[in-house]
Amino acid sequence: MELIVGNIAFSTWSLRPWLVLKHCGAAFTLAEIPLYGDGWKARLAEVSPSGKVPLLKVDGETIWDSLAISVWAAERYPDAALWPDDAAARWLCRSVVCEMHSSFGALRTECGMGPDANGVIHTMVGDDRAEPPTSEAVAADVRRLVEIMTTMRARFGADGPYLFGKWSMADAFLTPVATRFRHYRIDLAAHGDQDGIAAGYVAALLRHPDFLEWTERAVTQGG
Ligand SMILES: N[C@@H](CCC(=O)N[C@@H](CS)C(=O)NCC(=O)O)C(=O)O
Repeated sequence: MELIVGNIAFSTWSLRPWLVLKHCGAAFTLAEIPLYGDGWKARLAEVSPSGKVPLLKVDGETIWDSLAISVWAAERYPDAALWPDDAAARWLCRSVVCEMHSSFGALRTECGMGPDANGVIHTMVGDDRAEPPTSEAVAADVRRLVEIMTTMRARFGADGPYLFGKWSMADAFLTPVATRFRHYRIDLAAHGDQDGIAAGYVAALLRHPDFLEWTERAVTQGG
C-alpha cells in the first residue's frame, strides 16, 4: 500500500490520511510529489485521476481524496475506532468531518499553506509565523471552529484530550486547522474561546506523536 502526498511541510490535505493510516497501524509506504517545482502538474497528472494529492494505491486501485481514503481506512481497520463508539458522538463526528471537508474557504485561502503571492512559503511545521488575518470572513470561520471545538469537547471529551475524547477521524481533519491557527497566530480567545477549551484542544493536536513524526519528516526530507 502506498500513500502519495504533496509537500509534507505544507500539503494540508495530505496530512489527514497520513494521520489516519498511522492511527490504524497500517503498513504503507509514503511517496512525496513536490508541488510547485518544475513539471509538477505533469508528474501529478501521471498518477492522479483528479490531478490532486493525496492518493492511496491499494489492492490494485487508486483511491483519491483525503475523505475517501479516510473512510476506506475506517472500513478496513474497524478496530482502530476512527468513528466514536457512542452513536451520538459518531453522528456528530461525521458532521464535523464533512463540514471540515466542504467549508472554511476563507480560512484556507487567507491563511494558506505553501507559497503565497510574494513567494513566501508558509508551512504547517516550522517555527516561522505569519501576520494574523484581518477579514471578517476568516473571523467567522474561526468562530465556527471554536464553537465546534468547545461544544464537542464539553459534550464528549471526558475520555481524553481529543474532540470526542479518544482520537478519531475528526482529529485528523482538524490537525491542519490547528497548524493554521499556530502559524497565523490566531487568538482563539478573541473568537469565543473564553475558557481556553479550544486552545487546549489545538495544543493536544499539535503535540500528538504522529503529528510530531510528520513534522520531523518535513525537516529531514526538506519538506
Ligand atoms: N478535496 C481534496 C483536495 C486535494 C487538494 O486540493 N490537494 C492539493 C494539495 S494540498 C493539490 O493536489 N493541489 C494541486 C492542484 O490543485 O493542482 C482532498 O481532500 O484530497
